[in-house]
Amino acid sequence: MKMTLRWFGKNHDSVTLEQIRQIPGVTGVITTLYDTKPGEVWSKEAIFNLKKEVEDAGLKIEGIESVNIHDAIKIGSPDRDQYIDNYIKTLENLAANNINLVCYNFMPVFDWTRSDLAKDRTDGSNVLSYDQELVDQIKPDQMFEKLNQASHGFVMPGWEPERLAKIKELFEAYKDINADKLFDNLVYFLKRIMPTCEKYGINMAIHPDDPAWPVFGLSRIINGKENLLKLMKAVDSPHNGVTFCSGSLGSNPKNDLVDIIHSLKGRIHFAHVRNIIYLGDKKFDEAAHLSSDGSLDMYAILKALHTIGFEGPMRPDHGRAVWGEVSMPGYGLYDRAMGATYLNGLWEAIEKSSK
Ligand SMILES: [Mn+2]
Repeated sequence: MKMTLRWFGKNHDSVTLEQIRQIPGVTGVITTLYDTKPGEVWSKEAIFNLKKEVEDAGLKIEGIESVNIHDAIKIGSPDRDQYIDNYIKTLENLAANNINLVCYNFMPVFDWTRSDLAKDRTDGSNVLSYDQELVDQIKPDQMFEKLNQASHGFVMPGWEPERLAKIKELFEAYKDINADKLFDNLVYFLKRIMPTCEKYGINMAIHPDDPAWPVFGLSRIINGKENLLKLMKAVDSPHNGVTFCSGSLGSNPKNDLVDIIHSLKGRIHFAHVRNIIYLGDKKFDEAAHLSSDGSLDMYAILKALHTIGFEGPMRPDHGRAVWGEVSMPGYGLYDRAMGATYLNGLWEAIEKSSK
């Protein structure tokens, strides 16, 4: 396991590579070319420059989160092949820079959804939270406005202003895309890129839908064991893999996270580990990483990853906002550093006690 932190690049992140370097046991970052738009080819040169910047700070790029998928590919519109060709070119350019892990998601319109980006907790910190009742009361464009106003001026992944401008068109474009069609479009995409992944040893790692149920009537196809395994079978290559995200899959208490990890042996290429607190049906707060701070058993999750021989990068996921830090919601330094240290401690104990 390689402990990493997500980093959005120096123009978009309040956290610096120098700070990340000082978190014990964190050896790499998961990053992206944040200024590129879905569908654009990432140039070899731009990737090289990003890589050099990270390596000059004493860290390594362990993977990309994300190379986003153009809506034409998700919708399956006639121009999708051109965007898949661009995606393949980007994969080739990443491989030319020895980067071989790509996290992506296949969620329509929104990458993730929350009803509150800064819900106050009794400990004085604040967290992202989700309450279906609140989400049901607002329209998608109002949601966009609300979240962008609460983002402290940071552009949040999946909530870029240029997407807001097109939100009505996007909903129109997805109106006939039911779960079966969306799944077929995902399989079509994966089958087209797999030869490139196999040639260069690139692992694709799909991120589960967050939260794990349909929001605003949009289809969700990667939200539990059954559909994850269906996807693994539909494109049965080790390069077609998964980003195990405890917070996303765990948002549905019916998902047995330990069982899901065991069932995906050999196909989990990347792990997001964070904790949440169940507050009711389709209602949860994010929490500190520590098991006792939330509803998930982090020891059991890490033990399962260790048992299946997981060797990829792991990162603490969203943290609380603590100690007055102002950052992109969920992506401050302090609570994620505490999370990384805690997860590293658990991992060390699991590793030593398994010998
Ligand atoms: Mn995640």
